[in-house]
Amino acid sequence: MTEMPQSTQVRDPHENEFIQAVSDVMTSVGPVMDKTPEYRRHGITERIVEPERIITFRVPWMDDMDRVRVNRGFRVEMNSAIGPYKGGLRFHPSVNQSILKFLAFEHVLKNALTTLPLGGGAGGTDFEPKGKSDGEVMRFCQSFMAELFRHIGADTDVPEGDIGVGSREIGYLFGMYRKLRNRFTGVLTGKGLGWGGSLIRPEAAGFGCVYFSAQMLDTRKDTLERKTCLVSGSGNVAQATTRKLIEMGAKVVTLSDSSGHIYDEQGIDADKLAFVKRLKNIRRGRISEYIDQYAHAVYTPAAPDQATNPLWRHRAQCVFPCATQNEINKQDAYLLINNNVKLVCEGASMPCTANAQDIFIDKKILYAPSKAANAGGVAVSGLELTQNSIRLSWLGEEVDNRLKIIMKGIHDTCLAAADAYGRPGNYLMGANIAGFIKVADAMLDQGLV
Ligand code: NDP
Ligand code: 2IT
Repeated sequence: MTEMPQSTQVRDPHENEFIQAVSDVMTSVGPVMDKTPEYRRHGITERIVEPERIITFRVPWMDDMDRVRVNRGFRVEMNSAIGPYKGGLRFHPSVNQSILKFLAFEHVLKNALTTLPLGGGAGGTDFEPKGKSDGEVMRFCQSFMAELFRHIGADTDVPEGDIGVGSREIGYLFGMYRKLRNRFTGVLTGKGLGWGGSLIRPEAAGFGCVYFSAQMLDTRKDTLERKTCLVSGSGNVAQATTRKLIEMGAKVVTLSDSSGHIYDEQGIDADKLAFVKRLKNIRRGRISEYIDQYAHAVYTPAAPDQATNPLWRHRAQCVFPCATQNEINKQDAYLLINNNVKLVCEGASMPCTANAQDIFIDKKILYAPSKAANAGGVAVSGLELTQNSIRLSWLGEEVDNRLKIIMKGIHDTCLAAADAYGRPGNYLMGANIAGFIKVADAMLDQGLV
């Protein structure tokens, strides 16, 4: 085990999410550091945890009542050793520097695992899009881009969506960038299909996550067919995960948002999912409205003061947390294990606490960390950039085939790295080690910068 670079805890003792993400990686890469003394000599761990640059800025905008509002914008440019900074923009009231540094740090390794030339970054703001009119969201996005445009570019830093940023927000952000720069480039991904977006990009993180889970089950001669699955969240990643699970013959019985979750014992089929997509993407409603349409389902409000999340109390063989970080804690993990869970595959970024991860690994269930399992999203963002550069749009089937190949490659790379370091079947160590080595070697090659 390699200790945390001292600088992280000394400089940023309050950055809990960032420290969690760094310690997850440092715990895995100890044997790598021992085997490759150059990494220590060249200060790789000290450098990899320090962002190359952080931009913080004021975002003033006018609400529908003509009141001036001010939010805080960020872009964390973490590491560009293997390509332009790449990662999402999160719009959520909880956003702070710690959360964005954790996301950016995750991206450095996740993007390396895709094999595409993508560095790592992340950004966002404490603006809450929920409950805002389209006009308010547009004015906010325009003000956000009025500063961000100076720092991004197709060859420097390429943002995309994350929580609270979907096709509507990417459209407003891109429109403002294009106006300010008078240039039409692949500066953002997740673009609309008619103006530079890629087929399969909206589905990529969820589809990729399900492909990864199928690969894991295959190592135990098992499949997703007829497996009961718990999915959390009801946004981009949760919807695509649910769709692909249905297509692969599994039965999804839950979805959630920050207010609570629904349990549908009969399973969420394609029609019910189409209802959820209209509810969440167009009407921007709450998941509780599912039971108005499907009265046999049960809605349970969130209970943040309770030790366990009620969603994880349901019995299922496969679990796909697709909402947010730290949504499965130690007690939730024990509940799932006691209910005989076989597989936990992370669609969201860092949804399991360190204790929960330890329990899954100790009990030898199939456990895939987010930086491997949800890398399909950023991988297809990379493919969107490729299509923009060659000024072509590939067919959906072609993009999906490439996504499958990339996810299988990540799966096999994780297993090979875990094997090479004496921890067969440990996807967490495998992902951390393989991603770290790729970035560390690039940093060594490029000198002390
Ligand atoms: P969306 O905004 O589309 O959906 C987020 C979902 O999670 C919503 O249902 C939301 O509920 C719920 N949620 C958000 N915050 C909380 C919270 N604090 N507690 C409980 N529920 C919460 O985001 P995405 O689907 O894009 O992102 C979800 C996760 O997947 C994130 O961790 C993100 O980093 C990760 N990811 C996203 C990718 C992408 O391309 N978009 C790619 C790979 C990973 P509510 O509406 O009530 O806020
Ligand atoms: O967490 C993620 O992988 C994303 N939000 C997508 C980032 C991207 O640049 O595609």
